[in-house]
Amino acid sequence: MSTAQNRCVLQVGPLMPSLARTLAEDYAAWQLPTDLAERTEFLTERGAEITAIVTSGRTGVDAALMQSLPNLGAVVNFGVGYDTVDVDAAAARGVAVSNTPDVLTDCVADTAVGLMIDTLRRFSAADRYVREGRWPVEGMYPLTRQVSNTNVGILGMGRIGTAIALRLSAFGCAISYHNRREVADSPYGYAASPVELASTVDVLIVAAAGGDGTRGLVGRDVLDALGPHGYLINIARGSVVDQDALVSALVEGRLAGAGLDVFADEPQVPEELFALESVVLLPHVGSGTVQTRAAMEALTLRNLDSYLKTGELVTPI
Ligand code: 8YV
Repeated sequence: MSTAQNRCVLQVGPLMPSLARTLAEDYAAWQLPTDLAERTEFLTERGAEITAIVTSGRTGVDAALMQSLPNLGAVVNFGVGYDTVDVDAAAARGVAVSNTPDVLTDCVADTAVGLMIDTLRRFSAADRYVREGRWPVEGMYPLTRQVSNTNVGILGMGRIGTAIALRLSAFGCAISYHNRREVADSPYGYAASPVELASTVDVLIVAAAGGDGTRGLVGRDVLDALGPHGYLINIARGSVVDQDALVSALVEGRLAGAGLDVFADEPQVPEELFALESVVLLPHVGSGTVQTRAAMEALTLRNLDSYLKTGELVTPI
């Protein structure tokens, strides 16, 4: 652990209050100033002392910041997604990167299923209908789309995709998937491309990692293949979907609906979506439970501790 004389940990961007407090109290961590002039001064004065960064997917670390920290050895990321960390620059500089896999899988998969049910059954919209006093006036709520026994395609069959598939199998859904590589011995049908997957399912769930490798993977062609009776659920990253194409498809009724926990430019959400009853919009809450965030915090600190004591991370990417 750091002492006041050896303040080698840097917090980059906002973190959970309890995590930020632990970093400040137990590690005497610096916080990277947000003001540009202050930041430059800090990096000039202290940059060489920093050996470990703690950040989250909201902020991350770019190549320029790494370059200002010549003795940086590790980027400890709170969150499973590390698309905001320049991993190529990290690798080139010998900087190790960790994330928080596994501990959030269940909650994010729960969110995917919850969003799918809400989007197809329109529970949030029906709740608004009741609150607005429309039930006694307008009568029964319009019929919606069944969830059980639908054909579901999962884009990205990693830990979270697999957990979603397991849950939806219990709903009698037929599951197929597309992944960079076909998963050996998978019980689910493999589609060779996102378009092929989308063309055979009622619901497409995006569970692929963000970053350059998946940017815009769900474009107009995939949305067209999903079609006017198809639904898109995204609990991964906004960058995986061409958001303009998605908004147009929804506004023009070329897609039946969408459940979105993530967006291209969070916390900004395209206002065109606010008027649509066919969408459910969540403020990136996939992993946001007390239990899971505590587990993510603990794993983040285990990675930091381990790096400071042994030079090794517990869950390197
Ligand atoms: C977090 C997430 O909310 O783990 C991830 O990749 O997107 C979420 O669990 C986020 O990373 C915290 O910034």
